[in-house]
Amino acid sequence: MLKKTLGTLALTMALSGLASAEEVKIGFLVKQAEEPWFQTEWAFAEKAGKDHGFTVIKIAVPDGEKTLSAIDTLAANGAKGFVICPPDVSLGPAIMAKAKLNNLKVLAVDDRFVDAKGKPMEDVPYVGLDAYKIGQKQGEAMATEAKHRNWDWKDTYAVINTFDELETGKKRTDGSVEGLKAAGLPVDHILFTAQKTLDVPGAMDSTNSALVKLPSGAKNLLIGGMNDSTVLGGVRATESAGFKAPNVIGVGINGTDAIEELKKSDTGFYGSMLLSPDASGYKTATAMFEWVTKGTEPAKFTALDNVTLITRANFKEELSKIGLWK
Ligand code: FCA
Repeated sequence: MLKKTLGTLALTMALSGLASAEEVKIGFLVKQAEEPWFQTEWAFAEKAGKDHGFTVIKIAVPDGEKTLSAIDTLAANGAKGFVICPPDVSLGPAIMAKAKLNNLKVLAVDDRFVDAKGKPMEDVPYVGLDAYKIGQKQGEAMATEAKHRNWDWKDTYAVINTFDELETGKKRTDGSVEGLKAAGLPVDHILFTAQKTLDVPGAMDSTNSALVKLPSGAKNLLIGGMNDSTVLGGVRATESAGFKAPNVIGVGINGTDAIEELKKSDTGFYGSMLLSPDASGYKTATAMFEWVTKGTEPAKFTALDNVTLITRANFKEELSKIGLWK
């Protein structure tokens, strides 16, 4: 009798072991869940989960405290690892310590962790943009459209909203300025203004404080910054300051966060450099799944450089290609 009970118990344990081995869970933690970019990453991660048979636990982590408690939640729910875009890159060491304690694997996406000295944590696998190159293309796109509108560099100024706390942000705006200079915009026609927060209101504020410094001869404006929210905020500021759409060229980066704006007929927001949210969501989630199930560790750095300029002329077509326009 006892023997039989033990046998049944062993079988039950083996079966439940099998059941839990079947349900692989991974976390996907993002800093700004309100931003369409991150919602799109989540959607693609879930698609990967459906295709490959794993569960994605999505958690918004707007601050450090929420990030660390999310890692405990993941562990308590049986997750084996997580993909994360942290709210503050300097949380890197704390995130790694917490993950280690809970035996969870970590893959950083979009924003790379930095250590206590502010150096990138190159040991943590990271999937991010080839940021300088993408920035350059953004600068070139603004300059090309300015030439298309026959703007004279003499009365054209650029307002570049910066967010240097983020390596990927600094590289994007550095690249963008390079693109503008290469196209002939005089260096002293480029105004830099630092954002306090990386969102639409933060960019409205930073752009406003640059606009008041413009010389009276400034007729045409180029609005740059590290992502769509930044350029949207910048363009809103130009509208309040009285600039008309034909005198403003804003080009964002992401694409996902520009969709509603591009549906409007005419604004100073000319277009956006559409990235690959499908790669950032689907491929990172799949890489984590393979790491936890097969032990294949992702590359230390995967650079994403695929980018397409979307404007009112082609956005529906380009978004359809990656399933973002239905
Ligand atoms: C950063 C930005 C996002 C997006 C991503 C690729 O995390 O905050 O908007 O551009 O890089």
